[in-house]
Amino acid sequence: MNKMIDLRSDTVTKPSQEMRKAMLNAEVGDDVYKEDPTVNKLEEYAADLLGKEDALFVPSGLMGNQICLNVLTNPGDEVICHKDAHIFIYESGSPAALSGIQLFPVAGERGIISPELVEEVIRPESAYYMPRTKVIEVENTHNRAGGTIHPIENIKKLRELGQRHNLYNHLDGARIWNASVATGISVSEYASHFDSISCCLSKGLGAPIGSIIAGERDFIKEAYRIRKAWGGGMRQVGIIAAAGLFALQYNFRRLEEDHQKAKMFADKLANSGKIEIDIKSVETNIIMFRPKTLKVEELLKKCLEDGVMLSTGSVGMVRVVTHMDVSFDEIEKAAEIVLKNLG
Ligand code: TLP
Repeated sequence: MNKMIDLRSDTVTKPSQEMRKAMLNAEVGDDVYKEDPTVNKLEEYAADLLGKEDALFVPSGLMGNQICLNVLTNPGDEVICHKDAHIFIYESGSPAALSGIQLFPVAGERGIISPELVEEVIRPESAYYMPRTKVIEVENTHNRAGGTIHPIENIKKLRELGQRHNLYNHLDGARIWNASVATGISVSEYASHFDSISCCLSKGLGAPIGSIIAGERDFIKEAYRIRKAWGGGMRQVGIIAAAGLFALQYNFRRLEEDHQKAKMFADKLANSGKIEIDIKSVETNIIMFRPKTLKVEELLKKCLEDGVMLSTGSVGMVRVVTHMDVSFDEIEKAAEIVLKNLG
């Protein structure tokens, strides 16, 4: 049987032989005692790359986001985010469940929240009967909007707004690497406009597990405490951190190739007349489109039968994600199969 072409997510990437070798040879120790040299090295490397005082290795992107929100808020507080934010749609209600906070989702094209709209929903200081606004959250790139890039000028305005109202700014930078490679803006420049950042090693960078959170030293000290309290204290985890370090060192710049693959796929489909797509939104490695000829579920089923795995985006949308484990040829083949099944 032919190999499946898995375009459901960039999380499906498997560690390469070289990455596995780095894992095999990793020096390890008990990280709960801060004695794992590989974890320490990864955290130092990531803090440096992100231009922050300190960083912490956590098991997942979800835990990264939620630890950051927990440290920045108190129960009853509110976090402003986009209505399609990962923290709102895909994190199992954990802002409420883990931190007792609520989210205020606002609308915005391509995952971008306008400072004017955000300012309108910041709760007045004097309104003791309302929740306290505490954080403005940005997701860059924006998953559900189709891997779109949050413009740096808008980020700066949201930072200025946050500072004017005494709010924190948090970045869900699960795919900040993709934004950086696509724009040429360094990850440290992006991170400089936020108090906290969470970014994933296990997506396009190809590590099997793990995320990094970064911020000021005191922030990370508190985050370290919360990670332990939530059962995320890990022991000889250098074996995994080695994969993360390898991912940052060797798989960051190659993301450009994934972006080329996404453009190639989108271009092939765009002119068919069988889908609706905002071709300009294909800025990184995610493609979202609306099939015109059949239902999303039917298309996914037919493609699966033909060896192509796709996923869903927002209602009525198909999501396609390119990554290092699919070749240009496979992308071409997948696009042909999707076109055939669109009828
Ligand atoms: N996203 C996953 C699914 O949850 C949708 C995917 O396949 O894209 N922030 C953003 C922007 C993400 O896209 C994700 C994962 C996370 C956080 C959470 O990361 P993990 O899966 O490591 O908890």
